[in-house]
Parts: sequence; C-alpha cells; structure tokens
Amino acid sequence: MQLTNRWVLITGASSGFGAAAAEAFARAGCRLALGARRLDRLAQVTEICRKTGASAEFHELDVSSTASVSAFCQWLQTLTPRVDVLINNAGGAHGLDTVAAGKDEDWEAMVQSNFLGLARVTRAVLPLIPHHQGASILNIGSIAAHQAYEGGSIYCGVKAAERSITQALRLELNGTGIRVGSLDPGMALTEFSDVRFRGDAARAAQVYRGVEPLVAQDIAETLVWMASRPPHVNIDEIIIKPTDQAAIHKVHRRATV
Ligand code: NDP
Ligand code: 8X3
Repeated sequence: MQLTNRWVLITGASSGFGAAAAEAFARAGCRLALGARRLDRLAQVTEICRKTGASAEFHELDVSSTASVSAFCQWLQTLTPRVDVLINNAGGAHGLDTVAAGKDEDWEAMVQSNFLGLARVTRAVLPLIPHHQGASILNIGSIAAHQAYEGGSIYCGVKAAERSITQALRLELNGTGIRVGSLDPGMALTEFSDVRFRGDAARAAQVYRGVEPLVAQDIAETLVWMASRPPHVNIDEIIIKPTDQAAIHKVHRRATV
C-alpha cells in the first residue's frame, strides 16, 4: 500500500523508536504530526524529517494528562482532519525494583504513560481515523508483555495491558477497516535504559554489555512495513528481538575488555 501523503501521528517522537519512525515515515512520503514532552528534541526530529522533503509538525504532548492530549488533538485538527497511521509509542520503564521495594512514583509514571496514555490518545484520535482506507493503529508493546522478569513487575504488567488493549480494540473496530497491531521489541539501544536507571549511564551501558542489540531503525522499518501492507492485511502482533537475545533471561554476551 502506498503511504505517500498519508498522515502519521507518532507519540514519543523525541527520541528512540519514535524519532526513528518519524524519519522512516518521512522517507516514505508521509506527512507527520509528532508529540512528546521535550520540545527541543522534537524540533530536531522535525527538522530531520523536513530534510527528506516531507511535511512535519510537532506539538507538546504529555500522554499522562488528559488535558495535554486534548490540547494536542485540537492542534492536530488545525493541521489535518484525518490520521491514517497512529503510532502509540510513548512510554518506558522507571526503575528495576522488586515489588517489595517499588516506589509509587515509578509505578504511577509507568501506568500513566504506557497504559492509560495509550488509551487516552487512541480515544482522542479515533474520530479522525478514516474507515475502509487502510488506516492503522500500531502500538509499541514489548517482550516484557510475554514474559515477566524480576524487577519488571509493573513494566511487564503495563505492557501486558498494552497487548490486551490492542486485542480489544481489534475486536471493537472489526468492520471499520481500521487495522490494529502490536510491535513487541526485545532489547534495543535507545534512551530506554537511561530513563529506567534515571541517567545512570554506567548501569544503562551494562544492559547492552557484549551484546549487539536492536537499534531504533529496526523498529522504524518494521512499523513502515506493517502500515504499508495491503488494506486487507492486518499484522496482529510481531515480536522482534536481537539475535543475541533468545529470551528475556537468555542473552549471549561476548567477552569485553
Ligand atoms: P526512549 O526513552 O528513547 O523514548 C521514549 C519516548 O517516549 C520519548 O520520546 C519520550 O519523550 C516519550 N515519552 C515518555 N513518557 C511520555 C509521556 N508521558 N508523554 C509523552 N511522551 C512520553 O525509549 P524507546 O524509544 O526505547 O521507547 C519507546 C517505546 O518502546 C516505549 O513504549 C518502551 O517501553 C518501548 N520498548 C522499548 C524497548 C527497548 O529496549 N528500548 C523494548 C521494548 C519496548 P519525552 O521524554 O520527550 O516526553
Ligand atoms: C523493554 C525490553 O526486556 O527491558 O521493553 O523489558 S525489557
């Protein structure tokens, strides 16, 4: 399916998967509406997209706030009456504490962004998504939705919730022609671990020690592929992991000096 001139909305477009997806959809000839909280970073991503010749605009968006989502959608409707591809990507992990040591602020941040944020944005944008024209809602899940791990309880829980919302939406939208899919990555080198470990770069680097992780472009290319299938094809769910990661607990690490 041709993506040229389609409107693509990406949440969490200021870094990592969201930023790479913005560039990939720009290269595919799409028009972009980008949201996140860090406006300086969004401006940089927008500039990169425009250099491909694409039309790209950005606006502040905090998916954990219904007021912010409403303001974003009002702005969005000054750009376009339709959204062809909605990418719910905003989110991340906060901390790696056991349940016994967990902190309310971390739990609330994860629930608000990964889980309720996805639902809020989808609710607000759905009226703009055309029926029977090959539109897609693509949600970023995680292998954490498929396998829990120590210290990941709440993050695994919210990503499992993302999977359930995706499945429920597909049922609710059956007959509208709107496709709904989940892309569930494993270990990928983005700012994810910097955020999880609150800027502790040494601890974040340990996550990827001796491993060749996924990079953001791997996810971006897969999102473009999902959105560009023919309109009668719905990619329900893709799990994508580095070759070095056979499972959450089974990671091949090369010796490092
Ligand atoms: P990054 O930290 O690089 O990107 C996260 C993005 O989410 C940023 O653009 C950030 O923007 C945005 N974001 C976070 N909270 C909010 C919020 N409340 N409102 C709006 N935007 C928000 O990490 P990734 O690119 O890796 O993460 C993207 C998604 O991929 C997340 O959902 C993450 O859980 C998931 N994921 C990541 C994996 C990995 O190993 N990297 C593997 C599997 C899934 P800003 O701070 O400017 O608001
Ligand atoms: C990110 C992958 O394994 O750190 O969603 O939870 S993991």
